[in-house]
Amino acid sequence: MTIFRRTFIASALASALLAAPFAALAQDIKPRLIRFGYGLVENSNQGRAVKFFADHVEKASGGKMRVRAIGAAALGPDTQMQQALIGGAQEMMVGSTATLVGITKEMALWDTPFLFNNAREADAVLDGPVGQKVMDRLQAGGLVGLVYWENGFRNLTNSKRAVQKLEDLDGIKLRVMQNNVYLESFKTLGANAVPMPFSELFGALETKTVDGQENPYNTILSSKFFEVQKYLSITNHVYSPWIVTVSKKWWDQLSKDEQNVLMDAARASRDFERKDTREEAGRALAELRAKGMQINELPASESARMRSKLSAVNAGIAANVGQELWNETQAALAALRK
Ligand code: KDG
Repeated sequence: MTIFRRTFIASALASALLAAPFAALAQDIKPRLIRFGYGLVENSNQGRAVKFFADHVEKASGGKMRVRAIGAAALGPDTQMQQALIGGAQEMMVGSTATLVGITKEMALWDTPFLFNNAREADAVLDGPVGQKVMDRLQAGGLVGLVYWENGFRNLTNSKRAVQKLEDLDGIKLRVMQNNVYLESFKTLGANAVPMPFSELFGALETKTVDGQENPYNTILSSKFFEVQKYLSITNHVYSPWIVTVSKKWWDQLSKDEQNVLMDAARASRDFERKDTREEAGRALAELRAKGMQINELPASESARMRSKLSAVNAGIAANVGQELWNETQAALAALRK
């Protein structure tokens, strides 16, 4: 028997075994409905990954678990969805780790400017012991973290001027996520930092309530910020993760089989999302330039000044998340950089 036939039979057997517990129930229970909320539009890296997750869950459960993907912040901004999960009014969401610091202070670790130099380091730390430890802390707040997805390295856009040196940020009204590290970081850099939910951002840029914002290329593209932002200045000032979370109240009443289906789908969606996001990011700069954005890269000397100025927030993060976790993170990064 060829290797292909053996592999095909093995995978068909595995799918059948996974679906078996649900098949036995097929005739007598309604599908379990799961509302999965997210903030970006359907045609975005975030939206595509939620759809991938939903398809995977339906297939693996033999149709006994159905995920309703609800995008564009239709269920509210990240902070509102987080509260709905904690209260059990919504089952799942994906959003920024940065908006979770009010529930789990250790999430601030991922806000550290220039923490990761590249995606390899981010994947290794987020999917390793440190990432799991931070994720586990969510449970005390009523959430269960499943996996991290990639939002990506964040860059500056604004409607006033190209940011060629730090002084160009002076007086720029810059929207930041509702998170003290982001607020402090951009105040330190001289911007007039304005915390605001993502769901209000496009309107605020359009009406010039704020001059600029910072997000990965993927989000700048899918959220059409190029329509209301002239300048894109490449800074890669922080790697921003998303995290897929579940209501603990709801999770705890699922069967082990149901939890396994969701966990398997979450891991598969993480791998899909990172690949999709990186492929799209690779094309995004050219697409944003074609849409009329003026793109510049911060000179290395200015990037070094930015790193040095922003290192002032690191001590506060270490104190906030705990010196032991901070040291464990730095050790993990040192090992990756050997
Ligand atoms: O709901 C949108 C958020 O999940 C995410 O995009 C956060 O990067 C973010 C921002 O700028 O708010």
